[in-house]
Amino acid sequence: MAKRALITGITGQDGSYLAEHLLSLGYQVWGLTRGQANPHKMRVQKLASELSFVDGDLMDQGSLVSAVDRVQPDEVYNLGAISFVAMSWQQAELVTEVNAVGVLRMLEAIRMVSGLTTSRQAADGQIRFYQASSSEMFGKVTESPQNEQTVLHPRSPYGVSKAYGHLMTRNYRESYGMFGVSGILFNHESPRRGPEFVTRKISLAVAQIKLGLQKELRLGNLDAVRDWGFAGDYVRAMRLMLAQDEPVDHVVGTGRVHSVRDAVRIAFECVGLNWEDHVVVDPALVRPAEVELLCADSTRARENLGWEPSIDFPELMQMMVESDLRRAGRERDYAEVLSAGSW
Ligand code: NAP
Ligand code: G4F
Repeated sequence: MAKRALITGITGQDGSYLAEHLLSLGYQVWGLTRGQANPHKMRVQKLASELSFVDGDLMDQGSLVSAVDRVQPDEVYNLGAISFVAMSWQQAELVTEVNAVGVLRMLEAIRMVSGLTTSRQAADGQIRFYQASSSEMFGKVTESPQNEQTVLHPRSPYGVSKAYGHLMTRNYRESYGMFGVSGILFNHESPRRGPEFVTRKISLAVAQIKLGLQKELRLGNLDAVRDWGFAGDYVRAMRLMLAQDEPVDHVVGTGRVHSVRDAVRIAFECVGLNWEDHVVVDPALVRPAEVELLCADSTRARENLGWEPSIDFPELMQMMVESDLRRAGRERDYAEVLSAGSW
């Protein structure tokens, strides 16, 4: 019988790639969507037409119990979050409610629907739970590269909220015998990445500048270093973690690092431009407490899951720039047709 998966965060970057991946493996997939007319829902439905939807919000315990009860999933992937780190200083309480308490609510929903108590531990056939943990939890790193044992020192309300969800998932595993795992994923990007994140902000600006639609790109800290990979590769690791015999957390990243400055240079080179002619450093975009360096030691994921990334960073930036060039070109042509009055 086909496995049933419930994905929160279905309208986000990873939700769409994971839905496509699970559907391609024969799963029945439900996406949790919030709000009475979520504008992102149609976008993901276009990508994965066999996808079903169920209403719910990580802020609302009852809605999660109803969703889990209705879908009766074999696997729950909790990808829903407010994921933009910079925003977490402005709305720390909301970020904590969604990213931290939201994880507890989903664990509780699974526990209630499964009838688990501390005296009645989960058995075979239980609902398996994946939590989207983040390398942002390592923050002010104590060692490099970072692995599953590296001390957590988050530097933002977002990082702190993710640390709570991470530890609570471990606690439900230890308290109730739940098959709950966290994937500690390093930055992963794609043409579907939100425009507020630095790689996509860069690829969108490069396309606009190349077409003469924009002049400059304002950025914050160019010295920050990240381990960037392709989102389509990372969702494979999520499923593999739930397919193991034992629930074990895994770090997922490429082990290769680049600075924001490298990212800008590579992206502008894709269209034959010099980044220094266009990039302006804006101190207002520098964060109150920066994470300077993240680099993954994914030895466990490679050995246990057989996971490997398939795309390197220059290829990823090229993919994103080309996609945004096509999009910007279409929009410009459309605007020209409209202004020529030929419609
Ligand atoms: P994303 O594109 O920002 O998507 C976030 C998703 O969360 C959206 O579908 C959003 O739905 C949903 N959401 C927000 N508030 C919610 C709420 N109250 N209840 C239910 N859903 C809610 O993020 P992503 O890049 O796909 O990342 C997926 C997950 O992995 C996140 O938890 C993120 O923190 C984590 N993560 C990401 C990375 C990365 O580099 N991408 C690395 C490590 C960890 P709406 O359409 O309703 O807003
Ligand atoms: O692209 P970013 O906003 O990603 P960040 O903060 O590393 O967080 C992403 O990865 C985490 C995993 O490590 C996820 F958990 C999280 O949800 C998210 O997906 O910023 C990357 C770096 C930062 O050091 C930032 O200060 O780029 C620097 N940066 C410099 N100028 C900028 C900008 N970031 C953004 N977003 N915008 C700028 O103008």
